[in-house]
Amino acid sequence: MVQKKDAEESKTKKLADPVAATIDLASQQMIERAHELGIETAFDRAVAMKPCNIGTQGICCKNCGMGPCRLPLPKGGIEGEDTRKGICGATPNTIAARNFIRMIAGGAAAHSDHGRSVAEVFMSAARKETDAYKIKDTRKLLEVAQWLGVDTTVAVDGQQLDRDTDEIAVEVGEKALNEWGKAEGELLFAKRAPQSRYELWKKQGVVPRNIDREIVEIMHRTHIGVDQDYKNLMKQGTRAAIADGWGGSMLATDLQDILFGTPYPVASEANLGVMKEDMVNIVIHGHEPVLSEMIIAVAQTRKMEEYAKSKGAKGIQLSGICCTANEMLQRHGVPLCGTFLQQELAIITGACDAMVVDIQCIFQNLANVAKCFHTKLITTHPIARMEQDNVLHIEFDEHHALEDAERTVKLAIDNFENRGAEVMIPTQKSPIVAGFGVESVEYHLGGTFRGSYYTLNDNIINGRIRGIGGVVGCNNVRTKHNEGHIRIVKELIKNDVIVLTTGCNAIACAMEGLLTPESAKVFCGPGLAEVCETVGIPPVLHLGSCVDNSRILLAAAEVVKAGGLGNDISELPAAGSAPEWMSEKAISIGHYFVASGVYTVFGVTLPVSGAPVFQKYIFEEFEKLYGGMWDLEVDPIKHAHKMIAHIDKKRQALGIDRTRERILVDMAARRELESA
Ligand code: SF4
Ligand code: MSK
Repeated sequence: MVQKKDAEESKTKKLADPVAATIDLASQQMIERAHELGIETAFDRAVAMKPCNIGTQGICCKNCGMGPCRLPLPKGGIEGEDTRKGICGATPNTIAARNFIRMIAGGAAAHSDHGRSVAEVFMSAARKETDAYKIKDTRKLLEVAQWLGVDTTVAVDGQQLDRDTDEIAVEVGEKALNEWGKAEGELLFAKRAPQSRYELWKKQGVVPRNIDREIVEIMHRTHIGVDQDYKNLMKQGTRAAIADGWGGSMLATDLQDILFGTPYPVASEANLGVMKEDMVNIVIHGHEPVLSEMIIAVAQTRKMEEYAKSKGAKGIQLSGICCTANEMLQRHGVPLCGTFLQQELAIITGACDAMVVDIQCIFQNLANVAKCFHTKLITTHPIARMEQDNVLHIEFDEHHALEDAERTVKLAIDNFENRGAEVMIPTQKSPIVAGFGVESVEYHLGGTFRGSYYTLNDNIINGRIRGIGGVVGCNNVRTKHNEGHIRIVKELIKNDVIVLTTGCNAIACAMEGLLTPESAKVFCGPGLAEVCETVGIPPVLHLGSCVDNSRILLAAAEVVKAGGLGNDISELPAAGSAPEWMSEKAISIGHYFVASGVYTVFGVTLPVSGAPVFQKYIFEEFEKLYGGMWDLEVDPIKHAHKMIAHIDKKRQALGIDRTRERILVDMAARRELESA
């Protein structure tokens, strides 16, 4: 049970102030609890370890053994020529750009390798090599087939007949897997962007060739002595980011939808209070639904329920952390246990019988926290193991996934009786409605009759909805947990900006009660409140996990397609935000938003301020190249208002800046009337 640390050490160590660390009461309670038990969390480590100032500014290079070369800004700033250089002569611009695109490579690789794993499982399912995974959404299969150039009909005796679904699935799997490493051609999904965007990418020479190549080329170009022009480096960063958003991530989302079902709105709950004292708690953490889908399938069987009862529990309570949480929520209504920064806290409840992890955003310190309790920590992915000896490894393989899942669930059930006296589950949890996708937004805001984004566009044009905010991304312990997320989102919806959310922002909004239709009346401006109340949707729409940011791209493309709001994503009254980002994936996401024409504001910090010329390039000059650009704003209210100012600028350019009463004419005609 709890192994208390040396009391003297705890007394002398500087610990996090729970109220300064997070706005969430459940998390505050658990941080206090950790202190009582002498258990250290990320919140405490952040107090003890200050970040390196030079690294924070993006101007430390360690790309060769002659460095690290650190180029701090002179006190009082740069006057005249900037003479800073590394041993090889690399300028601050080169170093910052190299570091920046290496982050894009890391993020794009993480998303895309996730996508590849899904594609491999998809291939096994299509070839019927596994009983565990099956094609669930054939409608989406046929839609995706078209984008991959797979015929869905076949000519028989001069007639076009529907092709066999199994055959289509196999070819979709092959074509999809080919997108990672094909020798010729270009990323097929690039054409899912509005035509003007695709043509702009062509003109700029950034249409990806294949997913892996763009990531590898970043590593080559950033090796010592290769690409030493920050603009040319960013061109490759842009190509790789597009390969992520419109490639690896989009394929991951699509293939997951085909295998596990396209999400439709579901009701559930969020925060640590979803764990139950009298049930076996299995918390699943990571990113790939390939794992969690199997755990759900097994945990819901009568056999496992009975087994749990035989061990004295009332049943099995599944919940999720990070993006696995979003995946399980959007398809099954499994509750959200917490955000990235609540992973250690879930174990500190003392009620976590097993934490099952796969890939990405998993703290190695989970093993140390688990050691203080009875919790079984189980890694499941061959590429993500931990060195600590209390960690179990049960490798998931699509060929025996159900057996692996059963073994895992049984371990958790068997562990229920080992719980100590230290159980303390916070009571906080909020009701939510989550699981919107491109299709369900179309259904709710377009209606089956029109089957398009017409109503959404109409409400943007008439001014009830001022614009669209895509607010996404992680938590970062360098800023108060969830404060930036919540203040920015609340400020946006107060100003009639509808919010599309994914990742840990979605979980933060869920915990705050913003994912309910009822919240519209409380938090929204009158226009957005009216739309949400009429249609019955929350003002903050949960679109899933990190890879599902591709849903935001496709929703934006649908808005362009529905008409009346310009011909490209860059013309839309829309802006992006990652208030509390921390991962390389967030940089890749931010950059594919920017490359897709979206003004994107990050909170916390960005590793570019030490190279002012490079910073100006991506903050300002990028707009001329791509219609989208980066920005940084730490203050949440100013952050939201920068987004709103951009939205208003776009409304003005479209000639829809004056609110008008609804007129029953089509949208193109309405714009003509507006500009007349
Ligand atoms: Fe220094 Fe150049 Fe080596 Fe970077 S690549 S560590 S700047 S010598
Ligand atoms: S999990 S990448 S902390 S959003 Fe996708 Fe959350 Fe960021 Fe991980």
